Amino acid sequence: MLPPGSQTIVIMKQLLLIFTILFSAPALFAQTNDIKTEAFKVEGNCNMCKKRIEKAAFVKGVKRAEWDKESHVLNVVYRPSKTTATEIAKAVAKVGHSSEKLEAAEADYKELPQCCQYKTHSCND
Ligand SMILES: [Cu+2]
Repeated sequence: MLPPGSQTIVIMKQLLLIFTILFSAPALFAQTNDIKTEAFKVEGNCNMCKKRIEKAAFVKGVKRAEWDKESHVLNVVYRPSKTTATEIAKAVAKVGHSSEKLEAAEADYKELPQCCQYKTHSCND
């Protein structure tokens, strides 16, 4: 026989364990669920464009942004609770780069260095 009182302790420990699991599981689930990867095409030419696009795409909530010069595909990893792909596309358009999601305003496009003006130029580097 266990000494009196120790059984209560065992039950309390088990309850504590159950509560810990119950309360931490949704938190863990929410965290792993709050991450999204998306890829969309962004127009651009060179490594300068790459830097500009990736910097712009790094809005609040973005964990990773990578633009491929060859395929013109921008890969973003972000928290859907903090931002959206549309928000990222907006930020990218603001620095002059059109994407399949959003056309950049002509005035923003004209701000690009000449070689980066992808509609009429191409730079080789
Ligand atoms: Cu460029």
